[in-house]
Amino acid sequence: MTIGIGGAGSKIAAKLDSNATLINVSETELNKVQGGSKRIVAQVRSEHGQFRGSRKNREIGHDAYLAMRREIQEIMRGEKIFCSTGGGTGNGITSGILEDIAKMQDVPISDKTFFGIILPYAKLETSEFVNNTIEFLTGPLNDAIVSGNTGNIVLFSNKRKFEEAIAEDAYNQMLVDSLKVFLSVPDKNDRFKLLDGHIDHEDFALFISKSYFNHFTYFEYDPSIDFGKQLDDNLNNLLLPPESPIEALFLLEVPKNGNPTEFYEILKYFVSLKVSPVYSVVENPALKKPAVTVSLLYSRQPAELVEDFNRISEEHVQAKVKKTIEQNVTLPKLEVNLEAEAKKAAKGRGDVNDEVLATLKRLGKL
Ligand SMILES: Nc1nc2c(ncn2[C@@H]2O[C@H](COP(=O)(O)OP(=O)(O)OP(=O)(O)O)[C@@H](O)[C@H]2O)c(=O)[nH]1
Ligand SMILES: [Mg+2]
Repeated sequence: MTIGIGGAGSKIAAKLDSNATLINVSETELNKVQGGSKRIVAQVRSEHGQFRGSRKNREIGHDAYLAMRREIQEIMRGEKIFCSTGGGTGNGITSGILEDIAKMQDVPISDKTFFGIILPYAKLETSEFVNNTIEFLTGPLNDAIVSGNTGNIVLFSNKRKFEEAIAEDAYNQMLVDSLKVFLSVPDKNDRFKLLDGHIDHEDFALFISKSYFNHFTYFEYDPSIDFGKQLDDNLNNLLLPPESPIEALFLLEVPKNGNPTEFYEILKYFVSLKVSPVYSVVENPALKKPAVTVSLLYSRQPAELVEDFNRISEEHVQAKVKKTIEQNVTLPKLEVNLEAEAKKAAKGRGDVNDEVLATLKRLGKL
Protein backbone atom coordinates (compact mmCIF):
# COMPACT_ATOMS: atom_id res chain seq x y z
CA MET A 1 0.00 0.00 0.00
CA THR A 2 1.10 3.54 -0.72
CA ILE A 3 0.56 6.53 1.56
CA GLY A 4 0.33 10.10 0.27
CA ILE A 5 0.60 12.97 2.76
CA GLY A 6 -0.36 16.59 2.01
CA GLY A 7 -1.17 18.07 -1.40
CA ALA A 8 1.70 16.86 -3.60
CA GLY A 9 2.14 13.57 -1.71
CA SER A 10 -1.53 12.63 -2.10
CA LYS A 11 -1.69 13.42 -5.82
CA ILE A 12 1.43 11.40 -6.58
CA ALA A 13 0.54 8.44 -4.33
CA ALA A 14 -2.95 8.22 -5.88
CA LYS A 15 -1.43 8.12 -9.38
CA LEU A 16 0.99 5.36 -8.41
CA ASP A 17 -1.49 3.17 -6.57
CA SER A 18 -5.27 3.07 -6.85
CA ASN A 19 -5.35 1.64 -3.30
CA ALA A 20 -3.28 4.47 -1.82
CA THR A 21 -4.21 5.99 1.54
CA LEU A 22 -4.31 9.78 1.31
CA ILE A 23 -3.81 11.99 4.36
CA ASN A 24 -4.34 15.73 4.65
CA VAL A 25 -5.42 18.22 7.29
CA SER A 26 -7.44 19.99 4.61
CA GLU A 27 -10.60 18.09 3.75
CA THR A 28 -11.17 20.37 0.77
CA GLU A 29 -7.74 19.60 -0.68
CA LEU A 30 -8.18 15.88 0.06
CA ASN A 31 -11.48 15.69 -1.79
CA LYS A 32 -9.99 17.26 -4.91
CA VAL A 33 -7.48 14.42 -5.41
CA GLN A 34 -8.49 11.91 -8.08
CA GLY A 35 -7.98 8.22 -7.29
CA GLY A 36 -6.69 6.52 -4.17
CA SER A 37 -9.01 4.48 -2.00
CA LYS A 38 -8.84 5.60 1.62
CA ARG A 39 -8.82 9.19 2.85
CA ILE A 40 -7.85 10.33 6.32
CA VAL A 41 -8.55 13.87 7.47
CA ALA A 42 -5.92 14.65 10.09
CA GLN A 43 -7.38 16.69 12.94
CA VAL A 44 -5.79 19.99 13.85
CA ARG A 45 -6.57 22.28 16.74
CA SER A 46 -6.67 25.45 14.64
CA GLU A 47 -10.27 26.01 13.57
CA HIS A 48 -9.43 26.92 9.97
CA GLY A 49 -7.05 24.00 9.39
CA GLN A 50 -9.74 21.67 8.15
CA PHE A 51 -10.42 23.96 5.20
CA ARG A 52 -7.15 25.73 4.62
CA GLY A 53 -4.48 23.12 5.35
CA SER A 54 -1.37 23.92 7.33
CA ARG A 55 -0.69 27.06 5.28
CA LYS A 56 3.00 26.24 4.94
CA ASN A 57 3.33 25.91 8.72
CA ARG A 58 5.08 22.64 9.49
CA GLU A 59 4.17 22.93 13.19
CA ILE A 60 0.48 22.49 12.29
CA GLY A 61 1.32 19.35 10.30
CA HIS A 62 3.42 18.09 13.16
CA ASP A 63 0.56 18.64 15.68
CA ALA A 64 -1.76 16.73 13.36
CA TYR A 65 0.69 13.82 13.34
CA LEU A 66 0.73 13.62 17.13
CA ALA A 67 -3.05 13.23 17.11
CA MET A 68 -2.95 10.32 14.62
CA ARG A 69 0.42 8.82 15.44
CA ARG A 70 -0.77 5.29 16.26
CA GLU A 71 -2.95 5.01 13.16
CA ILE A 72 -0.09 6.07 10.86
CA GLN A 73 2.46 3.82 12.55
CA GLU A 74 0.20 0.86 11.96
CA ILE A 75 -0.24 1.46 8.24
CA MET A 76 3.24 2.63 7.26
CA ARG A 77 5.23 -0.58 7.94
CA GLY A 78 6.93 -1.81 4.78
CA GLU A 79 5.06 0.77 2.67
CA LYS A 80 5.89 3.78 0.53
CA ILE A 81 5.23 7.31 1.80
CA PHE A 82 5.10 10.34 -0.51
CA CYS A 83 5.17 13.98 0.57
CA SER A 84 6.58 17.33 -0.48
CA THR A 85 8.88 19.28 1.84
CA GLY A 86 7.70 22.77 0.88
CA GLY A 87 4.28 22.96 2.53
CA GLY A 88 3.21 22.46 6.13
CA THR A 89 1.14 19.29 6.03
CA GLY A 90 3.34 16.79 4.15
CA ASN A 91 6.49 18.18 5.76
CA GLY A 92 5.07 18.36 9.32
CA ILE A 93 3.38 14.95 9.38
CA THR A 94 6.33 13.20 7.72
CA SER A 95 8.74 14.94 10.12
CA GLY A 96 6.79 13.38 13.01
CA ILE A 97 6.95 9.96 11.32
CA LEU A 98 10.71 10.26 10.76
CA GLU A 99 11.34 11.38 14.36
CA ASP A 100 9.58 8.27 15.61
CA ILE A 101 11.39 6.03 13.12
CA ALA A 102 14.72 7.42 14.37
CA LYS A 103 13.86 6.22 17.90
CA MET A 104 12.92 2.64 16.90
CA GLN A 105 15.12 -0.36 17.67
CA ASP A 106 15.96 -3.19 15.24
CA VAL A 107 13.42 -2.51 12.50
CA PRO A 108 13.05 -5.69 10.38
CA ILE A 109 13.69 -5.40 6.62
CA SER A 110 10.05 -6.03 5.81
CA ASP A 111 8.95 -3.12 8.06
CA LYS A 112 11.23 -0.46 6.56
CA THR A 113 9.39 2.44 4.94
CA PHE A 114 10.40 3.85 1.54
CA PHE A 115 10.11 7.65 1.17
CA GLY A 116 9.43 9.56 -2.05
CA ILE A 117 10.10 13.22 -1.29
CA ILE A 118 9.28 16.12 -3.60
CA LEU A 119 11.65 19.07 -3.25
CA PRO A 120 10.66 22.57 -4.36
CA TYR A 121 12.45 24.46 -7.14
CA ALA A 122 14.05 27.22 -5.09
CA LYS A 123 14.57 29.56 -8.04
CA LEU A 124 10.88 30.01 -8.68
CA GLU A 125 9.15 28.97 -5.45
CA THR A 126 8.69 30.92 -2.22
CA SER A 127 11.34 31.16 0.49
CA GLU A 128 8.94 29.49 2.97
CA PHE A 129 9.04 26.34 0.82
CA VAL A 130 12.83 26.53 0.75
CA ASN A 131 13.18 27.09 4.51
CA ASN A 132 10.76 24.28 5.34
CA THR A 133 12.81 22.00 3.09
CA ILE A 134 16.10 22.85 4.79
CA GLU A 135 14.55 22.22 8.24
CA PHE A 136 13.26 18.85 7.02
CA LEU A 137 16.51 17.71 5.37
CA THR A 138 18.84 18.69 8.20
CA GLY A 139 16.52 17.62 11.05
CA PRO A 140 14.11 14.69 10.93
CA LEU A 141 15.26 13.19 7.62
CA ASN A 142 18.91 13.20 8.65
CA ASP A 143 18.22 11.72 12.09
CA ALA A 144 16.08 8.92 10.62
CA ILE A 145 18.77 8.03 8.05
CA VAL A 146 21.50 8.03 10.68
CA SER A 147 19.41 5.57 12.73
CA GLY A 148 19.44 3.21 9.72
CA ASN A 149 15.72 2.57 10.22
CA THR A 150 14.28 3.99 6.98
CA GLY A 151 14.13 2.31 3.60
CA ASN A 152 15.41 4.07 0.45
CA ILE A 153 14.74 7.78 0.08
CA VAL A 154 14.08 9.16 -3.39
CA LEU A 155 14.58 12.90 -3.77
CA PHE A 156 12.33 14.09 -6.60
CA SER A 157 12.94 17.63 -7.76
CA ASN A 158 10.44 20.11 -9.19
CA LYS A 159 13.24 21.74 -11.20
CA ARG A 160 12.14 20.43 -14.61
CA LYS A 161 8.50 21.17 -13.85
CA PHE A 162 9.25 24.86 -13.46
CA GLU A 163 12.05 25.19 -16.01
CA GLU A 164 10.09 23.52 -18.78
CA ALA A 165 6.69 24.84 -17.63
CA ILE A 166 5.13 21.37 -17.38
CA ALA A 167 1.51 21.04 -16.19
CA GLU A 168 1.29 19.66 -12.65
CA ASP A 169 -0.71 16.57 -13.55
CA ALA A 170 1.59 15.73 -16.48
CA TYR A 171 4.65 16.19 -14.27
CA ASN A 172 3.20 13.94 -11.58
CA GLN A 173 2.62 11.33 -14.27
CA MET A 174 6.28 11.65 -15.34
CA LEU A 175 7.46 11.11 -11.74
CA VAL A 176 5.19 8.10 -11.30
CA ASP A 177 6.12 6.55 -14.67
CA SER A 178 9.80 6.92 -13.90
CA LEU A 179 9.39 5.31 -10.47
CA LYS A 180 7.35 2.49 -12.01
CA VAL A 181 10.25 1.59 -14.32
CA PHE A 182 12.45 1.08 -11.28
CA LEU A 183 9.77 -0.77 -9.28
CA SER A 184 9.12 -3.16 -12.20
CA VAL A 185 12.61 -4.71 -12.00
CA PRO A 186 11.60 -7.85 -10.03
CA ASP A 187 8.46 -8.35 -12.18
CA LYS A 188 10.60 -8.25 -15.33
CA ASN A 189 12.76 -10.97 -13.78
CA ASP A 190 9.65 -13.07 -13.35
CA ARG A 191 8.18 -12.32 -16.75
CA PHE A 192 11.13 -12.44 -19.16
CA LYS A 193 13.60 -15.15 -20.03
CA LEU A 194 16.53 -14.88 -17.64
CA LEU A 195 19.98 -14.83 -19.30
CA ASP A 196 22.31 -14.05 -16.41
CA GLY A 197 22.25 -13.06 -12.74
CA HIS A 198 18.95 -12.79 -10.91
CA ILE A 199 17.00 -10.17 -8.95
CA ASP A 200 14.02 -11.78 -7.25
CA HIS A 201 11.41 -10.05 -5.08
CA GLU A 202 13.42 -10.73 -1.91
CA ASP A 203 16.63 -9.28 -3.40
CA PHE A 204 14.71 -6.21 -4.51
CA ALA A 205 12.97 -5.81 -1.12
CA LEU A 206 16.35 -5.99 0.60
CA PHE A 207 17.80 -3.36 -1.76
CA ILE A 208 14.98 -0.86 -1.19
CA SER A 209 15.03 -1.44 2.58
CA LYS A 210 18.43 0.25 2.95
CA SER A 211 18.70 3.67 4.58
CA TYR A 212 20.28 5.44 1.61
CA PHE A 213 19.25 7.88 -1.08
CA ASN A 214 18.22 6.10 -4.26
CA HIS A 215 18.88 7.60 -7.69
CA PHE A 216 17.41 5.41 -10.43
CA THR A 217 17.47 5.89 -14.17
CA TYR A 218 16.64 4.02 -17.39
CA PHE A 219 18.22 4.35 -20.84
CA GLU A 220 19.12 2.58 -24.07
CA TYR A 221 22.52 0.97 -23.63
CA ASP A 222 25.17 1.16 -26.35
CA PRO A 223 27.87 -1.46 -25.56
CA SER A 224 30.40 0.35 -27.81
CA ILE A 225 30.42 3.43 -25.52
CA ASP A 226 31.92 3.60 -22.03
CA PHE A 227 29.17 2.77 -19.51
CA GLY A 228 30.22 5.50 -17.03
CA LYS A 229 29.86 8.13 -19.73
CA GLN A 230 26.43 6.83 -20.74
CA LEU A 231 25.32 6.85 -17.12
CA ASP A 232 26.49 10.45 -16.62
CA ASP A 233 24.68 11.49 -19.80
CA ASN A 234 21.47 9.74 -18.78
CA LEU A 235 21.01 10.60 -15.12
CA ASN A 236 17.36 10.97 -14.15
CA ASN A 237 16.65 14.70 -14.30
CA LEU A 238 13.44 14.25 -12.30
CA LEU A 239 15.65 13.47 -9.29
CA LEU A 240 18.42 15.27 -7.43
CA PRO A 241 21.76 14.16 -8.97
CA PRO A 242 23.48 11.27 -7.13
CA GLU A 243 26.81 11.05 -5.37
CA SER A 244 29.28 8.23 -5.80
CA PRO A 245 27.33 5.02 -5.07
CA ILE A 246 27.77 2.80 -2.03
CA GLU A 247 25.60 0.06 -3.54
CA ALA A 248 24.02 -0.45 -6.95
CA LEU A 249 21.51 -2.56 -8.86
CA PHE A 250 21.02 -2.94 -12.60
CA LEU A 251 18.77 -4.83 -14.95
CA LEU A 252 19.95 -5.21 -18.55
CA GLU A 253 17.20 -6.03 -21.04
CA VAL A 254 18.45 -7.32 -24.39
CA PRO A 255 16.36 -7.83 -27.54
CA LYS A 256 15.56 -11.31 -28.82
CA ASN A 257 18.81 -13.07 -29.77
CA GLY A 258 20.76 -10.12 -28.31
CA ASN A 259 24.24 -10.48 -26.86
CA PRO A 260 23.88 -11.69 -23.23
CA THR A 261 27.51 -10.85 -22.34
CA GLU A 262 27.35 -7.08 -22.75
CA PHE A 263 26.60 -6.70 -19.06
CA TYR A 264 30.25 -7.50 -18.16
CA GLU A 265 31.19 -3.95 -19.17
CA ILE A 266 28.63 -2.59 -16.70
CA LEU A 267 29.97 -4.87 -13.96
CA LYS A 268 33.52 -3.65 -14.69
CA TYR A 269 32.39 -0.05 -14.28
CA PHE A 270 30.96 -0.75 -10.84
CA VAL A 271 33.95 -2.82 -9.77
CA SER A 272 36.15 0.20 -10.63
CA LEU A 273 34.06 2.12 -8.06
CA LYS A 274 34.50 -0.74 -5.55
CA VAL A 275 30.79 -1.52 -5.71
CA SER A 276 29.51 -5.04 -6.40
CA PRO A 277 26.04 -4.59 -7.80
CA VAL A 278 22.98 -6.82 -7.63
CA TYR A 279 22.13 -7.47 -11.30
CA SER A 280 20.30 -9.50 -13.85
CA VAL A 281 20.07 -9.83 -17.63
CA VAL A 282 16.78 -10.70 -19.31
CA GLU A 283 15.53 -11.04 -22.89
CA ASN A 284 12.79 -8.55 -23.72
CA PRO A 285 11.40 -9.37 -27.20
CA ALA A 286 9.66 -5.97 -27.44
CA LEU A 287 13.02 -4.13 -27.56
CA LYS A 288 15.08 -3.32 -30.67
CA LYS A 289 18.18 -2.23 -28.68
CA PRO A 290 19.48 -3.17 -25.21
CA ALA A 291 18.16 -1.06 -22.34
CA VAL A 292 19.37 -0.74 -18.79
CA THR A 293 17.68 0.24 -15.53
CA VAL A 294 20.22 1.36 -12.95
CA SER A 295 19.81 2.30 -9.32
CA LEU A 296 22.55 3.93 -7.25
CA LEU A 297 22.36 4.05 -3.46
CA TYR A 298 24.34 6.92 -1.98
CA SER A 299 24.71 8.69 1.30
CA ARG A 300 24.86 12.43 2.06
CA GLN A 301 25.66 14.43 5.16
CA PRO A 302 22.87 16.91 5.92
CA ALA A 303 25.14 19.88 5.17
CA GLU A 304 26.03 18.41 1.76
CA LEU A 305 22.41 17.68 1.05
CA VAL A 306 21.44 21.27 1.73
CA GLU A 307 24.38 22.34 -0.40
CA ASP A 308 23.01 20.23 -3.30
CA PHE A 309 19.65 21.82 -2.76
CA ASN A 310 21.16 25.30 -2.48
CA ARG A 311 22.96 24.98 -5.78
CA ILE A 312 19.55 25.75 -7.21
CA SER A 313 19.01 28.54 -4.68
CA GLU A 314 22.27 30.12 -5.80
CA GLU A 315 20.84 30.40 -9.29
CA HIS A 316 17.95 32.14 -7.56
CA VAL A 317 20.30 34.75 -6.10
CA GLN A 318 22.08 35.12 -9.45
CA ALA A 319 18.76 35.68 -11.18
CA LYS A 320 17.91 38.39 -8.65
CA VAL A 321 21.27 40.09 -9.16
CA LYS A 322 20.77 39.99 -12.93
CA LYS A 323 17.37 41.61 -12.56
CA THR A 324 18.82 44.43 -10.44
CA ILE A 325 21.52 45.08 -13.05
CA GLU A 326 18.94 45.19 -15.83
CA GLN A 327 16.88 47.69 -13.85
CA ASN A 328 19.94 49.90 -13.31
CA VAL A 329 20.85 49.79 -16.98
CA THR A 330 17.45 51.14 -17.96
CA LEU A 331 17.84 54.19 -15.69
CA PRO A 332 19.73 56.49 -18.14
CA LYS A 333 17.08 55.74 -20.76
CA LEU A 334 14.44 56.86 -18.28
CA GLU A 335 16.25 60.23 -17.85
CA VAL A 336 16.29 60.82 -21.58
CA ASN A 337 12.62 60.00 -21.76
CA LEU A 338 11.88 62.31 -18.89
CA GLU A 339 13.59 65.25 -20.68
CA ALA A 340 11.79 64.49 -23.93
CA GLU A 341 8.46 64.23 -22.11
CA ALA A 342 9.09 67.50 -20.23
CA LYS A 343 9.99 69.31 -23.46
CA LYS A 344 6.89 67.92 -25.14
CA ALA A 345 4.71 69.07 -22.24
CA ALA A 346 6.28 72.52 -22.26
CA LYS A 347 5.83 72.85 -26.02
CA GLY A 348 2.22 71.72 -25.74
CA ARG A 349 1.57 74.57 -23.29
CA GLY A 350 3.35 77.04 -25.61
CA ASP A 351 5.88 77.75 -22.88
CA VAL A 352 9.02 78.09 -24.96
CA ASN A 353 11.25 79.46 -22.20
CA ASP A 354 10.22 76.51 -20.25
CA GLU A 355 9.91 76.79 -16.52
CA VAL A 356 9.20 73.06 -16.21
CA LEU A 357 12.55 72.11 -17.71
CA ALA A 358 14.39 74.63 -15.55
CA THR A 359 12.75 73.29 -12.40
CA LEU A 360 13.50 69.67 -13.30
CA LYS A 361 17.14 70.58 -13.97
CA ARG A 362 17.42 72.37 -10.64
CA LEU A 363 16.04 69.31 -8.88
CA GLY A 364 18.71 67.21 -10.55
CA LYS A 365 16.21 65.16 -12.48
CA LEU A 366 17.67 66.01 -15.88
N1 LIG B 1 5.40 17.76 -8.48
C1 LIG B 1 4.42 18.32 -7.78
N2 LIG B 1 4.69 19.25 -6.85
C2 LIG B 1 3.66 19.77 -6.16
C3 LIG B 1 2.31 19.39 -6.37
N3 LIG B 1 1.51 20.10 -5.52
C4 LIG B 1 2.34 20.88 -4.78
N4 LIG B 1 3.64 20.69 -5.18
C5 LIG B 1 4.84 21.30 -4.61
O1 LIG B 1 4.82 20.98 -3.21
C6 LIG B 1 5.21 22.11 -2.44
C7 LIG B 1 4.00 22.55 -1.64
O2 LIG B 1 3.58 21.51 -0.87
P1 LIG B 1 2.09 20.90 -0.82
O3 LIG B 1 2.27 19.43 -0.99
O4 LIG B 1 1.16 21.61 -1.71
O5 LIG B 1 1.77 21.29 0.68
P2 LIG B 1 1.04 20.48 1.81
O6 LIG B 1 1.90 19.36 2.26
O7 LIG B 1 -0.34 20.16 1.37
O8 LIG B 1 1.02 21.56 2.99
P3 LIG B 1 0.07 22.87 3.19
O9 LIG B 1 -0.75 23.00 1.96
O10 LIG B 1 1.02 23.96 3.47
O11 LIG B 1 -0.75 22.51 4.37
C8 LIG B 1 5.67 23.12 -3.44
O12 LIG B 1 7.06 22.96 -3.63
C9 LIG B 1 4.88 22.79 -4.69
O13 LIG B 1 5.53 23.21 -5.87
C10 LIG B 1 2.06 18.40 -7.36
O14 LIG B 1 0.92 17.98 -7.60
N5 LIG B 1 3.14 17.90 -8.02
MG1 LIG C 1 -1.89 21.50 1.20
